[in-house]
Amino acid sequence: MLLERFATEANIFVPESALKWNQTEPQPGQFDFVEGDSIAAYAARKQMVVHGHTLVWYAAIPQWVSQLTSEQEAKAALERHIAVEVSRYRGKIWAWDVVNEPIEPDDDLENSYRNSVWLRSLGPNYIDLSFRLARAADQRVPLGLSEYGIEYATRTSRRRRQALLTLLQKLRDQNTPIDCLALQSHLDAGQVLDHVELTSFLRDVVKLGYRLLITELDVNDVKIRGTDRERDAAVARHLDEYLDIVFSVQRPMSIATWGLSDRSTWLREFYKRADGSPLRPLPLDADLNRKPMWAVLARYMAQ
Ligand code: 9MR
Repeated sequence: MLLERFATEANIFVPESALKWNQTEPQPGQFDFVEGDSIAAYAARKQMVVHGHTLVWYAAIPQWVSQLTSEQEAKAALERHIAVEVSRYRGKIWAWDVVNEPIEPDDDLENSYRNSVWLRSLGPNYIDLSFRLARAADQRVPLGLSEYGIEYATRTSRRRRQALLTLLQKLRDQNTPIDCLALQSHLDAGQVLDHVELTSFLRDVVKLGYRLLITELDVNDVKIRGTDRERDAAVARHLDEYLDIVFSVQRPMSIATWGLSDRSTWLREFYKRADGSPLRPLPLDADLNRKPMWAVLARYMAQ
């Protein structure tokens, strides 16, 4: 029943894990696209597009990848993986998250790069290389870099925005074949959006020629007190404020939420409310009823 609701509620499908490295290439050169193919077939049947998540990430990698150390081996692994996966889904993917979450100021490395097997083995150029490989495998699909944690008036958000802009500028200077910035948009209704700085960051990104996408939207209500109704209203208000900022800069190419119903969300494992009740971060509640957040999304998507 939940699966059927995807097609009635949305026209974009995002595999939450099916296209990650640990699923698609668990052993070197042994590919498994069973789940990815079945999602692509479902989406095609329902006339939905599929967002490609994700090719190069520090997490969800099999052990053999996490153990890569030599530059040569890491490069060969990246070349094969990206060539095989991107060409398999050529014409079937709406846009690819080529490099996922390359920034982590808390790792205390130069330019706030995230410490990852890719950075350790190939240096920061793994990012440029990944995009070139993806472009070679599919000349048309929009290629994006995906990041989170950039929305708020906090020191961490500020550092992330700065580092990300520096990186996006550098990729432009190098003529890296990158088209878009995927704003994951894991929002937190208990924090204050940085209207001014977020707007100016997005403007700068768009000035560099990037398109925007919203790819993993949810609104955490872990800190919001009150009844379900009050919480849902706070989530909807927060989302409205956020989309107002993004749309004031550019209409995103697509908006995807990270799950459809509160029944199934990654946040429930990570955040527990003081009152013990389950989180309500998605457009449908656990009984698959549309919430105020749904109406906010519909309003912006109609723009
Ligand atoms: O929601 C995803 C969860 O089910 C997986 O176990 C996890 C590891 O693969 O990834 C989660 O999705 C993450 C996404 O891939 C990247 N941005 C943050 C998402 C939430 O952690």
